[in-house]
Order: sequence, then C-alpha cells, then structure tokens
Amino acid sequence: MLELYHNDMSTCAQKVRLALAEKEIFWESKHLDLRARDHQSIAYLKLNPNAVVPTLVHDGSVIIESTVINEYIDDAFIGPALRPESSINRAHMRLWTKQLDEGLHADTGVISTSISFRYQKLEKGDAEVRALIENVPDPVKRERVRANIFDGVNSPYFREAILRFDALLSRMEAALSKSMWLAGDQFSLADIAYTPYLTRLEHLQMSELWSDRPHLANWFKQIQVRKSYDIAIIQWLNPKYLTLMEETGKKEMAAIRKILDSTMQN
Ligand SMILES: N[C@@H](CCC(=O)N[C@@H](CS)C(=O)NCC(=O)O)C(=O)O
Repeated sequence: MLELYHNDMSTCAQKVRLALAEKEIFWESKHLDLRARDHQSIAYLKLNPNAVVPTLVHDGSVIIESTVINEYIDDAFIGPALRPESSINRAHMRLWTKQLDEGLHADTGVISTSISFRYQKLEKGDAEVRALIENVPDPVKRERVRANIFDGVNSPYFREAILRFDALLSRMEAALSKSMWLAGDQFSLADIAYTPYLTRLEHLQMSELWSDRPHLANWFKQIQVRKSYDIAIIQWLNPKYLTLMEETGKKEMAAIRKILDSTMQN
C-alpha cells in the first residue's frame, strides 16, 4: 500500500505527486490542512518530526523529504526512469535538487508567505498564529516564519529571497540553452523538482521574470502540457489560494521590480 500525506498547494507535495504521476503509480491520498495545523498534530509528528508535508508511507515504511521520496519512487517502482542514465547528468540532476533543499525551497516559503499566505494565517487570530509559529520545530525556520507573517515584503528575508530566485532563473536559462531538460536530454527529477516553484511564481503573477528568458519559458510550456502536470498540479489547485495569490501578487509586483532594478543600477 502506498499512502501520501500531502497538501493540495504545497510545492514539495506537488513535486512528489509529479513523480508518482510520471510513473503512473496509484496512491492513497491523506490530505492535510496546513492552515488547521494538521501537520503539527502529535499523530503526524510521529511520521514526520519536522512537521512538514509530504510524507510517503510504503507498505508501512515511512519516507520523508521530497527529494529523498522522489529518488525512492524512482528506485522502488517500474515506469519511465526519472534519473539520467549517464553518471555526469545524474550528478547534474542532484546539483539541481540539492540547491532547492539548501535554501531555495525556504526562499519560496518566504516569497509565498510574505506576499500572500500571511493573510490566511493572520485571519486565524492571534493565538493560532502564535501556536503555528511556536510549533515550528526548527528554531531558524521559526524566526523566518515569524518575519514572513508579521513583516511581509518588508521582512529582511524577502529581498534576499527575490534576488536568489532571480539568480536561479538565470542559471536555469543558461542550462536550458544547452539542453532540452535541466540535467541533459532526458526529462528527470531535476525538471520535476523545479516545476512547482515556477508554478508558484506564476500563481503569484511573477511570470514576467521569464519574459526575457526564452529557454526557461519554453521549458515551462513543455512541462505544462505533460499529463503529469494536469494530474499532479492542475487537478489539486485550490481556487481560494489562487485568488489570494493573484490579488496580492499583483499588489506586490512593484516592490519586486524595485528590488530587481536596484541590483541593475549597482
Ligand atoms: N525539505 C522538506 C520541506 C517540506 C516543507 O517545507 N513543506 C511545507 C509545504 S511545501 C510545509 O509542510 N510547510 C508547513 C509549515 O512549515 O508549517 C521536503 O522537501 O520535504
């Protein structure tokens, strides 16, 4: 039996659903409401002590961390190989996925919460917001979450996150000008890993960030017509989140442009 503890709009959950869809694997959904703090419940913490989604449970074995889960899926199930054949391209694939785990995923949390999700959290009331923050197990993340919620785009983390993302998009453009997919000529877990992040930026009305990056724009178009994109992302979209991201994203685009322009002048 294969169970996925996940959330409809979570980028890390989208990433795992994409791998499952590419492999055409049947799985059972255990959907967690992150705004109700399901992921901080005592029962869930026994599966995932980091209090985050996703968690995969395969025949009773628990696997956490979306990058690890996706490699596990590729190892454990038949279907199209999601890791490049050549050792060098496999190393490239891992360099891409490593960058997400080492900071870019956290930056997405900063960008999404500072622009949009802070409003959903604040409307829960003071006691719930504080409980959400104080129950974040990692102290570094806890302070970042606090700043995202209370300071929004004025948080010191916001500017850095935008600049790191812009630099990432340039690296993606450079890689995609040389090969069709991020880690060579084979669609891989690297492409799967970045799909939710481009999707998130699109939902936040930030797709102008790739208007001058034609290879990246084309890569994203190719991704979006795959069957897996429909199954793993489109079919799970939460309209309430989309509306909020559209409204707040439009409002903050000027602040984002200002951050990006300030680096061009230096
Ligand atoms: N490194 C983890 C990160 C997981 C993660 O940050 N998940 C987010 C959703 S994308 C989450 O559960 N957030 C809830 C919270 O931090 O309160 C992974 O790749 O699985």
